[in-house]
Amino acid sequence: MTNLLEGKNIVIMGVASERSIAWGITSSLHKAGANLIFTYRQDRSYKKLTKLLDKHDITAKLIVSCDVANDESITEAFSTIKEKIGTIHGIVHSVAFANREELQGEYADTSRDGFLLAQEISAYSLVAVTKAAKDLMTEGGSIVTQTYLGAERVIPNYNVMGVAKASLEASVRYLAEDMGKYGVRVNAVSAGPIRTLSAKGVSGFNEKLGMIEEKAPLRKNVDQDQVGDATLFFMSELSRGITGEVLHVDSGYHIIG
Ligand code: NDP
Ligand code: N5H
Repeated sequence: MTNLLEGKNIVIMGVASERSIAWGITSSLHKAGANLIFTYRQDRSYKKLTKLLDKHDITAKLIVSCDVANDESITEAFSTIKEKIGTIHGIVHSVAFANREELQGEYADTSRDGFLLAQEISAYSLVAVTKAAKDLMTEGGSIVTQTYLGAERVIPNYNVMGVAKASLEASVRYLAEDMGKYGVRVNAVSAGPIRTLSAKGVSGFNEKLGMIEEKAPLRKNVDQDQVGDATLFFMSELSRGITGEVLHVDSGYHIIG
């Protein structure tokens, strides 16, 4: 797997800590020889990221700030990438957000603002980023986002985020059709529960981990490295015939009734 991404410039969005799924993806893509460009939102994430890169002896080609809630910030980030890097071959979209108080109780209580916020950060951002990256992906490539089973089924507490992920997964299909003619594939990885900053403090998370150990065919939880390697597959030519797909990396849990 060492040379799968040699010479490829790949943008990774969404490292907030060593536990981030995007950090597992960073490890996999780095081992495959990719040149990595990072985007972050909070200064705290920037500090974590630079420390992690240092600790793991990974050199970033570029690190730029990008708040996906803001069109100007997206345009600025990608024009900096265009100016400093030129052509890119891949984007890893690993960002989502919903108000914590709406990730519990009844979905029927979701506020208009909370609904729109979750959609904006967790689903529309993939569209906005694809739009901004289009003219940098002149040699074709691959876009990969992160989703969860709550898009397909009603999972307690996931609520407004489940609806945002359903919108994200539908966007993957529509974007796959648009971008296919430019040689760009668009896919999603649907990961099982992984303890990250986002998962911290949300209701019912520990129960979800237990359920996988009990019911999933592989009887164990997945980790960031497994998601990283599946994302590497989507980034590489090994998946050249696949687009518009949602691949479950969840120990097989989704097949169990
Ligand atoms: P993390 O908390 O590590 O990552 C979430 C990231 O979202 C952070 O880097 C955060 O950046 C970023 N983010 C939030 N709002 C914005 C914004 N407005 N602009 C730019 N970035 C933003 O959690 P995960 O690694 O768990 O989450 C990554 C993805 O994986 C999400 O899409 C999540 O839904 C998905 N996923 C997670 C699962 C899990 O069990 N953990 C399971 C299945 C899918 P910052 O802190 O700098 O704002
Ligand atoms: C069924 C579950 C458990 C309940 C639902 C969890 C949903 C989590 C997703 C969102 C992204 C979490 C979120 O927005 C948290 C924020 O309100 C507060 N946290 C933060 O602001 C931190 C500091 C930053 C880093 O986080 C973000 N996102 O910016 C689902 C779980 C079994 C699986 C899971 C956890 C899925 C998922 O999509 O992440």
